[in-house]
Amino acid sequence: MKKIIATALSMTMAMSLAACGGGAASSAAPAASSAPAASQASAPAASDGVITVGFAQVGHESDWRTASTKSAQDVFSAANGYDLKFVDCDNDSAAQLEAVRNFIEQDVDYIIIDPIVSTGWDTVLTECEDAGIPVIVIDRTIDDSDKYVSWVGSDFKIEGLACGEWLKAYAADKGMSEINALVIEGSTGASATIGRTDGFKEIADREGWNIMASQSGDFTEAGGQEVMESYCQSYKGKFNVVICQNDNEAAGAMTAMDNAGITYGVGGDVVLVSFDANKPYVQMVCDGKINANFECNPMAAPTVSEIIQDLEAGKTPEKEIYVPEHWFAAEDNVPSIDVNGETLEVIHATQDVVDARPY
Ligand code: GZL
Repeated sequence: MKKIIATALSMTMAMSLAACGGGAASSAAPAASSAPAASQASAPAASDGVITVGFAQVGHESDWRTASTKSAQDVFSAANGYDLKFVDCDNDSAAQLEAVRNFIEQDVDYIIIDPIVSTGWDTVLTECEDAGIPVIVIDRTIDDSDKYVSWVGSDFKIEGLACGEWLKAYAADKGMSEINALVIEGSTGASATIGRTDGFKEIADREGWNIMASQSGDFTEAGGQEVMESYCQSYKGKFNVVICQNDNEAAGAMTAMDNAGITYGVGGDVVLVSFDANKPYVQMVCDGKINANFECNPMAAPTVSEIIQDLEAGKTPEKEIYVPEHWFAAEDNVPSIDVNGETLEVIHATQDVVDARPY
């Protein structure tokens, strides 16, 4: 029945597009770090059909996650022709697999997954395939199966490499003779954690830096504070760099360092780096509390809507679609970095830059 509806829907859409002589309502992926309003996201052309989407979200662990969820709720709205069935899986992989199986039972039209961890997916994706329900993966990656239509997200290793290349240039400009770094990792098994860890470590190994410890703060503020408190007890006076793999961990690390009387940021004893670049944390870069922040764009939903529209129209979307991201620094002493042979701008986070941030 679903396939018949989809086909009829596609024919209807093709006829309506032909009648108005238009191409796809919108095919552009969201502009760099722009967060197109829901009305700008392409609603499915079929005005008389409602497309049911099941979304199994990681959880609610961070500001980044909140922005990701809001983007999906804005785009997959009734006004845009969708019926969104949203499940917050609360960082529980078993609950996420159960949510996907429930979507199959509910016979949704499409399933969106942001995978808490990158393995253990082939069985349930095979069940989705057998049920004829296309799966679109966003943000984190699935590394043990390719039974999904498309993935929309970030290159986490590039984020880690960019962090390392920026630190190399920053340390040279500041005359830092050695790097003794502490890393607060994200959730164990998450591809974002794996990529950022591998990328930064590749530069650290190349440059002979000392990564004194690398523990998971689970992408939460409480986790970041707990790990940083432990680090302050074990390494106070011995470290000069802290790498937090997301903004909420950086917030926790700042609290712990404040309590330990350790200074950080511009003019501080410790260089503090974060990932995600949510607006409040780009403000902290502007204010000199965080030295550099590497964006991870949470606005995948508009691109996913384009993919669904393509599928409804019988088109084949790209398998991998990367979202644009930017790097921010508190000072303008490192205007650009070379990552994998590509020169990337490092944006000096002035107040105007902060004010222009969409999320
Ligand atoms: C990365 C995303 C990560 C963010 C964290 O794409 O999955 O999970 O960096 C979030 O803030 O918790």
